[in-house]
Amino acid sequence: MGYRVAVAGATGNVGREMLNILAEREFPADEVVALASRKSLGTEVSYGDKTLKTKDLDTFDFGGTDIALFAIGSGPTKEYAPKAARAGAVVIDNSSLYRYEPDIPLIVPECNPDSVEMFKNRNIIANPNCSTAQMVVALKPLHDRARIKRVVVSTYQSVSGAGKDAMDELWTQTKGLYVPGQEVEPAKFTKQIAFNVIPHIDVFMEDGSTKEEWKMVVETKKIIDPKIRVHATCVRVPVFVGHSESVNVEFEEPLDEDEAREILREAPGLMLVDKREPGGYVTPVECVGEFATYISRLRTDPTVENGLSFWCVSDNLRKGAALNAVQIAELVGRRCLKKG
Ligand code: 2RA
Repeated sequence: MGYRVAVAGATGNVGREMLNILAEREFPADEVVALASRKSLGTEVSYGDKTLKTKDLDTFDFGGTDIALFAIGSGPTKEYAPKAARAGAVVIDNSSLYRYEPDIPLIVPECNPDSVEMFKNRNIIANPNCSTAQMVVALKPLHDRARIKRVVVSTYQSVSGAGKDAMDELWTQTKGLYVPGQEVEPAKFTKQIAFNVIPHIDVFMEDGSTKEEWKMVVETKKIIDPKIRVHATCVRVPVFVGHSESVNVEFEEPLDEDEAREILREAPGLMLVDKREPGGYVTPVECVGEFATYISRLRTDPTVENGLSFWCVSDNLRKGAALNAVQIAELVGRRCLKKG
């Protein structure tokens, strides 16, 4: 007997990927329900070779639902996640709403699977921010071997992280720069993204960092180790899908490059593609639609005692969101719900 699964936000970038990945990984579901807001009622979405018509999230009865994957943003999540949880569904939420609450587990299955048991506190599990997820998959095996002291990361985040409208904006601006008569001005107080990079994702904080950068710091500490110091600079780049990150790591203990290479080669969820030759590394366009987080350009950082740097690329809609959420569903199913 399989699970009854609901996907809330089924018409958004992440919700659609959740349905795709549930089908691709043959998640043991007896029923999958696609939920969306009333304005999207009846929209057809793909679930493998099936087509589902979205149902109204507002009136949906979660009674009998085993697992509810949420990708509806923090605002609506605040209204509907507790309702689903009270009805008995295990909510796996992709928004940032619950990530930082001490009694809610924030899970990347390759990093902290044992923490999933904490879902019993409120029947809610939080999915990390996309830029955090791909980074911690690489950091965790290295931390287990040589204890990470400090991480400095610069991200190159695709526009799909900001949703479908942001993807349309990149397309429209790019077209407008090439097709006479289709020029468009960026919206007020935003910057052109076509052929440009923008060092600003989410709101600015008191200390001059952005909330996206703050998320990477706090979430890395919660998922791996609160003692790790993280400094992030998050940048939006004119790429449709696929986040890239330049990661610099300082360890408490010596870890030579060759040993680190073997650790990363063997670690779950990672694919090492690293040849010191033209094309010997992964770029965002090559990660789209893939499950893996790719590691390239691994090298020693000689400017500190125990330092390494690497390049990390992953599909932000998959490992950064939908894949990680489905992997959490697989984990909680295997360990706690025992169906399927
Ligand atoms: C972004 N990580 O890339 C944020 C939210 N998905 O915009």
